[in-house]
Amino acid sequence: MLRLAIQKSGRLSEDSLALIRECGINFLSTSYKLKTEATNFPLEILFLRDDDIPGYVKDGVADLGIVGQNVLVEAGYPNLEVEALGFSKCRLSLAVPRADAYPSIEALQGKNIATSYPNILGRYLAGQGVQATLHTISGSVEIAPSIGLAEAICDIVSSGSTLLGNGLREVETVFRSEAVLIAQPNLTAEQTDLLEQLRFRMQAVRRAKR
Ligand code: PRT
Ligand code: ZN
Repeated sequence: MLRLAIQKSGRLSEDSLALIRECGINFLSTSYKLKTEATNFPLEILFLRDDDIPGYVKDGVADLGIVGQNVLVEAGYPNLEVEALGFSKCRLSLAVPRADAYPSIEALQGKNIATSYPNILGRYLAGQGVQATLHTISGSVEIAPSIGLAEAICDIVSSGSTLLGNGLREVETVFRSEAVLIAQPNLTAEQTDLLEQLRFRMQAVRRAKR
């Protein structure tokens, strides 16, 4: 038996469930439940907040998970990744007010930057030799410059319309992300075999879509 953790409700939920179904795995209705069992594969599905998924899999409470690389890497467990899934693609980007001059990344030296991704951003800035003060906030990061909290932000972008709507301009791509399958490090031999079956089916689903 494998326990797979997926996001309960959010941007990853629908595609995660669709992928499991496309792998030929059937399960009963998922609404209002915390977990459900597949009817034709030894799989139990747990519904969690995405931020909790890396930790649960790291600790073996769940054997597998589907989560964005942004959340996985920020949590500090990049090695749990076993398969890139090709959906929920987005990027983590730095943005500044549209009217501000931005000749290069050195423009951020000594500035305040609001983000929900202090670990990924901190490493990126260190690699660029830029020292800035990071303000970690968990939501509505894009309003930080307009309320005077920070001169720049670093947040998830997909279409770019949220930045535009807040008068901000994307200036650097810090990290590219997509949904990934993750696995706990201590699977039994039987569980490893089931995981390989799942990965094989997931790869076939992706190939069929190309
Ligand atoms: O409740 P829970 O904690 O489970 O969910 P959540 O609110 O933390 O996450 P959710 O559902 O918003 O996102 C889940 C994952 O989807 C993220 O971790 C990313 O891997 C991925 N993803 C893909 C995105 C986006 N695209 C995205 N556009 N996550 C967030 N956004 C937000 C972004 O934060 C910004 O506010 O959408 C806005 C920007 O979108 P554009 O299109 O205007 O650029
Ligand atoms: Zn979350």
